[in-house]
Amino acid sequence: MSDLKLSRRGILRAGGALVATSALAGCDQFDFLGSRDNQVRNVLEKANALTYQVQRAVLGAETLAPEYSASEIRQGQRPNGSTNPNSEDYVALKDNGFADYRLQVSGLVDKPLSLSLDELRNMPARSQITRHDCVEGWSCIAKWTGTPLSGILDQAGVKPTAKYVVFHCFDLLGRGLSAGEPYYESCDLIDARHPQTIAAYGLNDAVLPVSNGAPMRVRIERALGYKQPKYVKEIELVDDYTQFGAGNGSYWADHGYDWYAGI
Ligand SMILES: Nc1nc2c(c(=O)[nH]1)N[C@H]1C(S)=C(S)[C@@H](COP(=O)(O)O)O[C@H]1N2
Ligand SMILES: [Mo]
Repeated sequence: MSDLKLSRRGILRAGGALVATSALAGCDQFDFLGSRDNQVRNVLEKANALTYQVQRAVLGAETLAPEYSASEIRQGQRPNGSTNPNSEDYVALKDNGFADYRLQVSGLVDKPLSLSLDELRNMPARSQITRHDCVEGWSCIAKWTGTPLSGILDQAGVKPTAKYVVFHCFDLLGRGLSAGEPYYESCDLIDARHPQTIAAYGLNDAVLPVSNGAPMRVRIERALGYKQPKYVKEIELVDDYTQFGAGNGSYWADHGYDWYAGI
């Protein structure tokens, strides 16, 4: 067992080293990786495929991310990235206390859903105290409360052709004078159905604040911070994610980061 652990870590380190060095610079410095023929990007893409395959082969589908005790929550969850979206639809919902919020579940499902916050809160709830690791070099332990995504998927009925879940968010992320690009994320159905993957509406025993993704953000606990989409408005089941953004499966993958982002 310890041999297995050692070799897994070794392989992951080999695959992760390149990502880690450049990632330390932060979530906002990767414009140069945008072009498809960029050499650094090609290496990152290979590292991406390596970590995904190795982690899928070595980690069981159900392996849990570590959970912590309440005494290990030392501070509030540090807001990062978008912290107060200014898109018109989001501002209108926020101004009304999210009473009109509906989570859309669409795409390759038998029954598209439109769920209010009360409907989400009335579904089976799960709380978990986990550590959020941002590639900018900080971590926070926090308690997240929500409903398992698997229950939402079951209610919608996932068609057999679906391979990925795409999370569409309300915020546009960009820099300088650019209008910004829609934040989106995606995961495979193993991570989507993982017992710790939840549609979270609560943080540290309070209502999820705007700065951390109100009214709902998804937690994919075996992944890095940027794979925890905030301000989720729609969950779309697809067989292929190349039709979104620049085609790499998430906002940050489009900017040179690892899509799988496993830790
Ligand atoms: N919609 C959306 N989700 C997002 C981001 C964002 O800018 N927009 N930033 C990501 C990054 S880089 C991190 S570290 C976490 C921050 O979550 P927090 O603000 O709750 O700490 O959200 C992730 N999810
Ligand atoms: Mo992050």
